[in-house]
Amino acid sequence: MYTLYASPGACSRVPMITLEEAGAEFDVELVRFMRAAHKQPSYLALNPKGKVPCLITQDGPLTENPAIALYLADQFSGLLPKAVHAIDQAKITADLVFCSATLHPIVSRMRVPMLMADGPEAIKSVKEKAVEAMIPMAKLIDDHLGDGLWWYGDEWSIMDAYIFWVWFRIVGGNFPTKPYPNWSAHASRMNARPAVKRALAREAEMQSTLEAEGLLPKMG
Ligand SMILES: N[C@@H](CCC(=O)N[C@@H](CS)C(=O)NCC(=O)O)C(=O)O
Repeated sequence: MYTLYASPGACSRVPMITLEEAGAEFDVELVRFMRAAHKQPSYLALNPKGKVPCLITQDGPLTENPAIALYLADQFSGLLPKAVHAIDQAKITADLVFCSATLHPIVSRMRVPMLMADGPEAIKSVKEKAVEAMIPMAKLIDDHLGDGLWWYGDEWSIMDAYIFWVWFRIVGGNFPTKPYPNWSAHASRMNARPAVKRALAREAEMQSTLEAEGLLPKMG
């Protein structure tokens, strides 16, 4: 039994989809960003970085998307390719870190530039630079997917959940997505998966709670 601390639309969507795909038993704890719940001592005791996701496991709390992904892939089969050689495992880790350390910071600058700069001109410039930085990354992802099904070919993996979340954030940020038909088709395939539908339904419930409480989500 796991507990995932999450917020709708945030990168906690990656483990949310992963847990659904794994068929894991889990609860979700809604983290109310607008009440700064993630900066309160009770949450910081679980994740001192004050961010989602945080996954409570039988081995204790775990943070950072790549680490959560690797841990869950160890606990359940079918979430990441099985690596025989160290170099193959290192490449899988590199893929996950590409999402968290390269793509995610660009997404944050695109979607919440006001957290990175002061004043309308500086904020506009941060967003423009982020869009510029995303263009070669989007091409890389689109080329990598090609006309294949998933990031690793025929087998679905957590990498698909990760790039799906990035796609959702850039589409919502008005990033021009037309030049990336493979990534767009990938997102449609993701939306059709029952586990993804269940994860998105959980998020919709959280979103309704926030709306009822008059709290709009804020994400990085
Ligand atoms: N490096 C972390 C990043 C986590 C992160 O930035 N989460 C965002 C949501 S997408 C968050 O909690 N933002 C709230 C804040 O920074 O105040 C990971 O990959 O898990």
